[in-house]
Amino acid sequence: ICILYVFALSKLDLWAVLATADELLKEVKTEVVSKPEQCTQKSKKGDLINAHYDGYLLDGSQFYCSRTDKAGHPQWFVLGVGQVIKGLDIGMMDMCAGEKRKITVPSDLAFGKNGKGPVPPNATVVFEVEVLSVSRGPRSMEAFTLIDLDQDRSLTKAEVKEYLKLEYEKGGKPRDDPFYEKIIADIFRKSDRDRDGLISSKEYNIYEHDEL
Ligand SMILES: [Ca+2]
Ligand SMILES: [Ca+2]
Repeated sequence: ICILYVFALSKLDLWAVLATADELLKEVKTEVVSKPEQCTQKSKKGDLINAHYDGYLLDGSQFYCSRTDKAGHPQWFVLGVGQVIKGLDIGMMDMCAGEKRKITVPSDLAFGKNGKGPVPPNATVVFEVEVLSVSRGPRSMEAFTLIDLDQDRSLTKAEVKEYLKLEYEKGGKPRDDPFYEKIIADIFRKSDRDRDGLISSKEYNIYEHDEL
């Protein structure tokens, strides 16, 4: 999918023209590509977001793609707390599930003076993002209680899976098991700090302080 995507973009001559104008960009520029008619729950700081994103340099070359084999699944992160580059924390606010945006991020709010990997120093970057789900207040005890079906104050993978399934079904996009397994592995890698296979309420609330 991504390869085709790049190809489609590189065919647009306008892309390069616009890119030149963006060189001096100081702030994040967001452009809504498409938005579902039903857009009630919008993302805010502290929400758990599941999204695909593809990163491009201004010349249209791609440096990141969440659909490739390496990453392979939509990325899962908490919005507004520095888990993604600053420009995405800013540019992905007020999005709803199913919405697509093009977000242009100046170097200062992306990979900075040094660049990173394929991203050269001082590079403005462009992200095409697609939000798959937005979970309200994921790091609140309220949400924790909701996920914790047997109310034993810790989350098993099965409980998280049930919750994810409900979320995706609510969004009208149910997925297959391997899809959920990948996301769950990602969540546990980030949250299950003592690696006991359970997410305790304490581990779950890891970001609480950042939000306040
Ligand atoms: Ca439990
Ligand atoms: Ca644990």
